[in-house]
Amino acid sequence: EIPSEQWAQVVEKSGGPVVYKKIPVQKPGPDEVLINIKYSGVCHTDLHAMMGDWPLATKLHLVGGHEGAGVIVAKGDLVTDLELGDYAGVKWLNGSCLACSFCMQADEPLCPHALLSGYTVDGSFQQYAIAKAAHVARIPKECDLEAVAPVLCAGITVYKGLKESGARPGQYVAIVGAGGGLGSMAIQYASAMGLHVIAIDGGEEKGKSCRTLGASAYVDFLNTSDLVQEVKNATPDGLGPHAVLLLAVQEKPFQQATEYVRSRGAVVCIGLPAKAYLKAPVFDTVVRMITIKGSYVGNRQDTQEALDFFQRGMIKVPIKTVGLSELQDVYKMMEEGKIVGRYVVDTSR
Ligand code: 8ID
Ligand code: ZN
Ligand code: ZN
Repeated sequence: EIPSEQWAQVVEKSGGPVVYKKIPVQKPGPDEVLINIKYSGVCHTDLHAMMGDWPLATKLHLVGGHEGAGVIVAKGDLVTDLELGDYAGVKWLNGSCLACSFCMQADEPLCPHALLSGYTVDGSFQQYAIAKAAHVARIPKECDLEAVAPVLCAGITVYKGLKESGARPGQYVAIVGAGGGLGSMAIQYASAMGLHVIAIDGGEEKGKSCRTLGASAYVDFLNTSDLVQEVKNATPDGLGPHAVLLLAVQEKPFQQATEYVRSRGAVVCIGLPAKAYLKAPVFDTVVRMITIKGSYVGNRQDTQEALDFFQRGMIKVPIKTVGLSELQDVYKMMEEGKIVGRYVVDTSR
């Protein structure tokens, strides 16, 4: 009973808007599955894709979305370890070659032949989406598909970023952009991993949410006379956090993080503001032994670990659910920086 047509949100030209319309349902190839998407999170990356912000072209027409949670309804002949009816997730990494030196070492996000959901191939803002079986997230049957959707990008990405930071239980991590989608997840993962969280974002509503999610301090970048000092003061010895996760969609915090990170600490870049550059004083970076690095989604093992934290009840992020038909309104709020936590779209309306 798979229909031949379905509702989808389609980017028809770079810059948008998305067009809500009926399009054909595709058939999975031999190594692919067809997932009936029930819910999809809306990531800021989807907005970047529509706006053409990055130096990498998207497919056009494009169905965006890469936090899609649903049920497998068809599969190719080569797919033996997934069954119809299983819960599965479409994530950013739709597929990879599985044979290059990166794939062989579980760095499949770095695969030169990677397929990206909602960017180079159609993603989860449709009722039936296709993904390579090797890469779909295996979602345990006990999980609520609506609540788990944002784990599929935001959760995996911040969990990986925290691991890449090298921060250990008992240490302090600053999360920049803590009130947004990735940030809310990051507070919860960091807390679950035994880290103290210094949340940085703008406005009282986001501050309240960050504290509720587990941050021990909140620094309001819109309302501080000395952000660097305030962040350092939030650690008991005043020497700054052991790691910084940069999730903001602005260049300024990327220039600032080395000023407050602790000596020997790590600055992990995850947010992708358009046309932005990193800047750090060479002197400080050397004599304070600062590490600056990027972190990009996660591999298949990171995916299953991130889902395991969720299944154990450790990740509870505020979501607001609207119909898929309302996606353009979500983009508008996102552009204005008004979203606290994550929006999820329900593909049935
Ligand atoms: O694998 C990756 N590296 C990856 C994966 C997923 C997403 C990267 N991303 C990128 C997205 O493309 C986007 O550029 O991470 C960024 C954040 O995505 P998001 O969490 O989905 O965006 P959001 O919900 O809009 O949250 C951004 C927050 O940053 C705050 C905003 O107030 C908002 O809460 N923010 C901004 I804009 N400027 C800030 C500043 N100067 C700031 N917070 C603190 N200081
Ligand atoms: Zn994303
Ligand atoms: Zn590869």
